[in-house]
Amino acid sequence: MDSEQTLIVIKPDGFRRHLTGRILARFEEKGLQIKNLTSFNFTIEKAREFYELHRDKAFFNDLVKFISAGQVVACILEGANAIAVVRLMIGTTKSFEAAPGTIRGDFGLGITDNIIHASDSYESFIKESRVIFDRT
Ligand code: FUP
Repeated sequence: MDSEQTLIVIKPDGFRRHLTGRILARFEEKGLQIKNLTSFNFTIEKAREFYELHRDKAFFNDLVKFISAGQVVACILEGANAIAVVRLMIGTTKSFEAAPGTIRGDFGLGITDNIIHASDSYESFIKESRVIFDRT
């Protein structure tokens, strides 16, 4: 499998709880390369764009409010099968159900506040990277 890229965002809860270093270390230990590492605060507008796919869901406004409520850390991770590998490493959406050994499984209990986002497909990676890195 050729090298692939994906995007992760350490959410405000992960950042506030000083989990950034430990989370990034897991990806490095796995053999993924960290690129375009950045830290910023989502505006409401950018957050709405980032989560556009979920705009019709009941939790959309809470999600937008949450992700824009504090500093985040984002980067591109590169390596073989990066999209699937990183999704496995973060664990399932509901942290209280996520398997031990995954990031969500080891570090939290929340759903909206589930520590980390990772692109779930190549299409999402392209869209989300455009929002975060202002690519046109
Ligand atoms: P994931 O890809 O695992 O981040 O999960 P989803 O794409 O299903 O959900 C996107 C975001 O919405 C996640 F950050 C969690 C949040 N969410 C809620 O806040 N409430 C819900 O009921 C479901 C998801």
